Amino acid sequence: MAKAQKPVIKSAAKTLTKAPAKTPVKTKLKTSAAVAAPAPNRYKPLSGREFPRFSAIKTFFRLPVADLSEDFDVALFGTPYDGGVSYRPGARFAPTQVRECSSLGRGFHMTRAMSLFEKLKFADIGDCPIVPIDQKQTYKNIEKFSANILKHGKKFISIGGDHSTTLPLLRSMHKKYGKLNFIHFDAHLDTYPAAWGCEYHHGAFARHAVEEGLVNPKNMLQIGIRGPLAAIDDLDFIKKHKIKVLTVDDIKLKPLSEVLKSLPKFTGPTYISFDIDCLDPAYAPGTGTPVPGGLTTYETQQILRALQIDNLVGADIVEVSPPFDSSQITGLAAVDTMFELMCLMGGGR
Ligand SMILES: [Mn+2]
Repeated sequence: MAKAQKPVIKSAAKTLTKAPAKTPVKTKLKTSAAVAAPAPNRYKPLSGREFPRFSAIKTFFRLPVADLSEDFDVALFGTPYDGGVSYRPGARFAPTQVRECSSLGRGFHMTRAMSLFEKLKFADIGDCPIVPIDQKQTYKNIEKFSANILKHGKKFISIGGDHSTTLPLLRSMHKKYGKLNFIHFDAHLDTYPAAWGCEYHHGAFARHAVEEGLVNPKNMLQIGIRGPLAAIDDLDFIKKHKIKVLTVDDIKLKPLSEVLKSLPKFTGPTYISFDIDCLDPAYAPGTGTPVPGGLTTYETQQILRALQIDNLVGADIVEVSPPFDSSQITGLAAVDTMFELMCLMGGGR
């Protein structure tokens, strides 16, 4: 990695020694929408140097809003449903907060030496229509909405919402790709039984995904898991299905470089679901069910950069709860994760 960084810094220095580009004198003021749509590639973020980052209409990464019929590769959208939570609500407000925090997003990945928006075209397609008081209708809507994205030959990243929103996304993915490889970042196993007589809550989506045959448990990896659990039999499901788990202890008690080398390779259609509570509450306080003793943002960055996935077809970030956030710590962690996921879709390095 140090090797890869060197030329990047050098070339940046070279660029700096060149004569700085002159700021053109404009006779006519443009609106931010006009600045966001330069020909020929309009799928680029609105430049912070041209239009300040605290201004303009908030979209993911200051990208244009687009219709699915348009020519781009990856659809970014919000899934603002939090009717599946068992503790703190608020994840319905995450898409709005993540859009706002993503004003600070940038396009050049320094470690990967990759210009993301030169490699792939992204657009914000708005929010999936959900029904805040009806999970059944919401699930139908999410599945239909995401299936339509896939029908248009695009990949997607959903910003939830609570973790119950992942199941209908996996259902539409499975219809297109068959059984998926599945990488699941979380403090919790999410393989828990029904609660209050309800099967579909945010702590049960991973069990349903395996039971419905949407994901291949042999090609499934859970990262960031930690206790306490309700009881020892909470572990039965992952033992029965031989699901690979990297607990926080597995990650923290070894040199990180060793952990990164031990990650399995994922060949074929792969989906990543990133529950922000895999991070320690110090790094992500704004979440529904925080668990102390978690990963740092740096560790998840390193893991996401080390993952070898030849075809990441979809991803989501869930459980960001802005009402419990402080100074946008959690919102910014979500944006950072989103950028890593977008780069993974761009082929990583
Ligand atoms: Mn979860």
